[in-house]
Amino acid sequence: MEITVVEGDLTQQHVDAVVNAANRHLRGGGGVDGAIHRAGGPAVLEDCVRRFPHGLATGDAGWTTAGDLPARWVVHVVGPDHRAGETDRALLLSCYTRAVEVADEVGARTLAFPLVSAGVYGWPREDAAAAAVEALRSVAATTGVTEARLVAYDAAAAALLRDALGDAP
Ligand code: AR6
Repeated sequence: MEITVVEGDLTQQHVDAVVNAANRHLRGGGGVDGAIHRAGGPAVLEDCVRRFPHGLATGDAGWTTAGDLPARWVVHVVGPDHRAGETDRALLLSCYTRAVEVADEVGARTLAFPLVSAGVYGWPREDAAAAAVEALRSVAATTGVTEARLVAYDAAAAALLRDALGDAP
């Protein structure tokens, strides 16, 4: 599995599955979650309600349709809410490793990730970038996923991710 970094909008990525930084209720929200539901249309929420009537636990992942997005699936993950005192880093690592497991379950080969927990949930961005790379590297040899694309929403996040990958421009 190759780990890549691009700057852009997660919802516009042409990959098999995009990863959503959701919350435990899985009923939409702000940030990238709001963007995915807006661009994907009502089918995404309908599938969330149908497949996850009780939501998901922090650190866990689950898939739905991607509705109108270019991707086929959304893999929803629930990052820890650092602002609310959820500072267990293992839960953040788990978001990435569980997302790759779910991608393997459905047969998705290319995956695009946001920087989970680094927005509304307030995880320090540099460590969020390091955790993303660390977690993805830990499963790189054992997954059928061929590309894990880390999508930075701005240039600063892209620089942090490239630093974490060790290939600063
Ligand atoms: N494309 C790529 N990255 C984005 C986009 C986008 N369209 N929009 C935001 N980001 P956040 P969290 C970046 O807040 O911290 C929601 O209300 C953003 O700059 O989306 O895990 C959920 O429902 C940041 O780097 O997710 C939850 O309640 C990263 O995506 C809560 O927020 C994650 O920021 C989850 O908070």
